[in-house]
Amino acid sequence: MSAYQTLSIDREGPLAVVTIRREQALNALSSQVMAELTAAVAELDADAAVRVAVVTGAGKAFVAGADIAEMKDLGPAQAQAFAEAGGRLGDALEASPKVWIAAVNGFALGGGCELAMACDFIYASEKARFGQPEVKLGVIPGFGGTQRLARRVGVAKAKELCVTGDLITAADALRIGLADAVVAPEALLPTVRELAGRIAANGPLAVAAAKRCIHLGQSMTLAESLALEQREFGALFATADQKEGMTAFLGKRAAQFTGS
Ligand code: CO8
Repeated sequence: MSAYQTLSIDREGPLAVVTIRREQALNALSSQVMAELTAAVAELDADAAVRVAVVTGAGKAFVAGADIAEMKDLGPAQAQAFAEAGGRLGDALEASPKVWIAAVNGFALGGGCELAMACDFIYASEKARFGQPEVKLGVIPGFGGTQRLARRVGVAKAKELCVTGDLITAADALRIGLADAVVAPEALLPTVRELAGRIAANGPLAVAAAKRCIHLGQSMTLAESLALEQREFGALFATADQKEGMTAFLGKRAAQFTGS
């Protein structure tokens, strides 16, 4: 039996699909959902068979935000603690050696948009709607929205979304660089599976190192981040996968990576 009450995890070879299942509240992020998602990241991080993980939502929403009913009566310290729990989940996704894809099937609002932005890729259905409507509730994004959005789409667009609270279509999200791809609803999971397959064919340690360099490099000077890349490049030459990858290329055969 699943250890999770608010989500399910389905394994399909190297792909794990994490589905948030609180359909009656449009998959709103309660503290239980946040805790279970954080536990799911740790579980999948520890599973060598999993190379790529997808987060999606059951029903018509991806995630319609943090749970407004749960937040309504919080005091400042409790609200900060709630936001910090979101911070831990975002950190876990970015630090994960796996590649995380948000498959945004519907509303990705507030904490839902923020959850998607903490993933490595955002693939959206044509039905998806994105937004940071927190100001309409008298608050601001607290799960990275003001920061990851500005890094993704630029300061001016992030300000526009965060101060108007406007919802935008998937097509507009693609145009401003918030979504990485937009496909028909029925094509969303097949497209994500195809992407996952291409990633899973590569060396796992190399994929993790590339993600780590790009992520950590964002908060370094260029000189520091280039030095990090050089160290990580060198370190991969201690792995069996590097020998296998290069031997396979020269032998004109497909590489069989083992993640070692
Ligand atoms: N929290 C709690 N319940 C919700 C939420 C939510 N975010 N969103 C929807 N629901 C509930 C509704 O209350 C409703 O419940 P009920 O059936 O019991 O009345 C049910 O889900 C269905 O919703 P609607 O009837 O409203 O469905 P519609 O199709 O008419 O509308 C919308 C869909 C437009 C998505 C609408 O539900 C909506 O505007 N939802 C709220 C969106 C929002 O403001 N999100 C931001 C929340 S604040 C936030 O995310 C802050 C994040 C920072 C902290 C994070 C730390 C983890």
